[in-house]
Amino acid sequence: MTSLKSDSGSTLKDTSVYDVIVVGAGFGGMYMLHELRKIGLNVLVLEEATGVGGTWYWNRYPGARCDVESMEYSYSFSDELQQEWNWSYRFSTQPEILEYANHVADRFDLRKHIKFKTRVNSVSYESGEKKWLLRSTSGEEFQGRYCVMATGTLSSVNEPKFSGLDEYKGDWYITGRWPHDGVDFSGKTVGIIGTGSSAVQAIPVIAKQAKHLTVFQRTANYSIPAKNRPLSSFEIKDIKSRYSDIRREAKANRAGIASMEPGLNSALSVSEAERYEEYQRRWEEGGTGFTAAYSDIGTDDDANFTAAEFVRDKIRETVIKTETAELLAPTNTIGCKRLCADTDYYETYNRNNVTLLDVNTDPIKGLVEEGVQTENNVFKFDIVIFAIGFDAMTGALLSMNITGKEGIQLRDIWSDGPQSYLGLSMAGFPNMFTITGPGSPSVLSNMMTSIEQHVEWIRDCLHYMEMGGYTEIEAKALAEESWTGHVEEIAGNTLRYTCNSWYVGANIPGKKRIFMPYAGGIPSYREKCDQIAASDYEGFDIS
Ligand code: FAD
Ligand code: N01
Repeated sequence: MTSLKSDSGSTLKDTSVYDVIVVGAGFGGMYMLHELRKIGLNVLVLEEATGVGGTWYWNRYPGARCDVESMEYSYSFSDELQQEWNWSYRFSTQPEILEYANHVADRFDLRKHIKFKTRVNSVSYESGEKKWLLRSTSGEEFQGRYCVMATGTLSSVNEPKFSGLDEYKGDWYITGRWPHDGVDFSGKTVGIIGTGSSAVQAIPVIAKQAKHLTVFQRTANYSIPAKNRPLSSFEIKDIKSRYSDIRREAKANRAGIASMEPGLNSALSVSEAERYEEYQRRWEEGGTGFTAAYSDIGTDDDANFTAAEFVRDKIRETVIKTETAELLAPTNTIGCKRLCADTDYYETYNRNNVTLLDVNTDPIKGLVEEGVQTENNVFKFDIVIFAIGFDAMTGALLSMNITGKEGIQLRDIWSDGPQSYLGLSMAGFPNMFTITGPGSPSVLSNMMTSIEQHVEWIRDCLHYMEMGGYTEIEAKALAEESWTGHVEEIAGNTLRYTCNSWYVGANIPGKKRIFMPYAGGIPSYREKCDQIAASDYEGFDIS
C-alpha cells in the first residue's frame, strides 16, 4: 500500500490510482479482494472497523450466531479452505464466525491490502479522468478506476432516536455495535427494546444472567427453534465428502441453501393431519426452513395461515401465562418479516425475572435519568439495550455521499427508493458496483451464496473490461428502470409486502416504502446475470 502523503497540509492523499477500491472488509469485500488480485488488479480495501468480518465484527451481543447452517454459511470458493476449517456447531457462534473471517484473511494474505480504521464518507466520480475519488472521515483521499461497494446490507445501525438518551444515567448499548469486552449483566436490571432476530437471540442469554429483564415489544415475531447442537466429527466428515454436491445444490436453491428442502405442494392440497405432521417434522428439525414446507406459504393467505397458526399454537403451548403468550403470538403473516431461529426464546418468558411489555398499549415516551419512560410508567434500568435493527440495504450506501456523473447524488436518485440494475450497478455511476445491493436476492438468501455470485460476476466483468481495453461501464437507465420494475412486480406477488418490515424500509421513519431485495430466487437471478455477461453486458454502456 502506498503511504499517504500530506497534501497542502490538511489532506492526506494516497497518490496511487488503484485499479479498484473496495469499501468494506466483511465476507463480501474480502472475497472481492481475493478474486481481483487473482486477475492481477491492484486493489485497496477501505474498512471502518479495526478488523475484518463486517457483521461478525460488529454484532457481538450475547447469543449472536448465524441461522444458516455453518457448513453452508461459509465460503465455497476454496476446497482447501472448506476442508481444513471445522465448525463447532450446526449454527456457530459470532466469535467462531469472526475467527473464521480472520483465518480467511490470514490464509489468503489479505490484510496487507486492507486499510482499517478508515470510514469513507465521500465518494465522487471524476468523469474526465474516469476515476473515483474517495475521502475518509479523517480527510484522507484515495483514487481508483473502479469502486466496489461491499458495505453490507445490515451494517448501518438504526441509531436510537429516543428523547432523553443523554439524561439516562445507566449504560446503554446497540446490538449492532456491541462492546468488544462484553457486558456483565449479573445483578443488573435490564431493558431491551425490540424483538427482531437480534433480540430473539440475546434475550434468553441475558435473562439467565440479569437480575431482571424487561422486553419492550412493538411487533411480535415468529421464531422457530434452531435446535442448535454441536456438530459431530462424523457429520463434518460426511458433509466434507459431499461438499461439491452440496454447494452445487445451494446454487440451484431459491434461497441458496442446499439443506432448505423446499416443499413442492400447496399447503391447501393436503389433509390437515398431513400438514400438521409436516409442520411438526420441520419444527423438530429446527431452523428457518420451516416456511419452505409448502410452495404457497409465501404467496397465499390461507396457506400462510396454516403455518402461522401452527407456530401460534406452539407459543401458546410453551408460554405459561396466557396474557404473555397472546402478546407473543404474531398476528401478521409468517415469513413477511424475517423469520427468526431461537434457542429457548419463548421458554424464557416463563422465567420469573422476565417481563414482556407491549409498547402499543403503553408507548415509550423516551429515556429519563432512571430508565425508560412510557406513557403510564417509569421503568428503572441499570442497562438499556437497543435491538432496533438497521437502515437496511440502502443505509450504508447513502451514508457515503456518493456523487456520480455530472454531479448527480445517489441520495437524490434514490429519494423514491433504490434503483439498480441487478443490484449490481446504478445508471449515472459508472465503474461502480455494489455487492448484494438492492434489487438482488441478497438478504432473502444465504448471503454467502449471493456474495460469491456477485463477486465472481464483478470479477469477470472487470476482466472483460481489461481484456477489451475498455475504460468505462455504466448501467443504462432503461435497463435499470426495467429491472427495478421487475423486482417490484415479483415482490408484489408475495405476501412479504403485507407488513411493516425492514425489507420495505418501514422500520426507518420517512424511508420510502419499496420492496428492496429481489424475491425471484437465486437460480433465475443467476441465470439472468450470466445471460447478461454472455451477451457482452447487455443493458450496460461500455466505452
Ligand atoms: P458486512 O458484513 O456488513 O460488511 C460490510 C463492511 O463494510 C463492514 O465491515 C463495515 O464496517 C464496512 N463499511 C460500511 N460502510 C463503510 C464506510 N462508509 N467506510 C468504510 N467501511 C464501511 N446472513 C446469512 O446469510 N446467514 C446468517 O445466518 C446471517 N446472520 C446474521 C446475523 C446478524 C446478527 C446480522 C446483523 C446479519 C446476518 N446475516 C446473515 C447477514 C450478514 O450481514 C451477511 O451474511 C454477511 O455477513 C454480509 O457480508 P458483507 O461483507 O456483505 O457485509
Ligand atoms: O432488527 P429488526 P434485528 N420502538 O429490524 C423494534 C439479520 N439478523 O437487528 O417490528 C420500539 O429485525 C422492531 O419493531 P417492529 C436478519 O436478517 C440475523 O433484530 O418494527 N421498537 C423490531 O422488533 C434480521 O432480520 C440474525 O415493530 C422498535 C426490532 O426493534 C436483521 O439482521 C440475528 C423501535 C428490530 O428488529 C435485523 O435484525 C440478528 C422503536 N422505536 C440479525 N424501532 C440471525 O439469527 C425498532 N423497534 C441469523
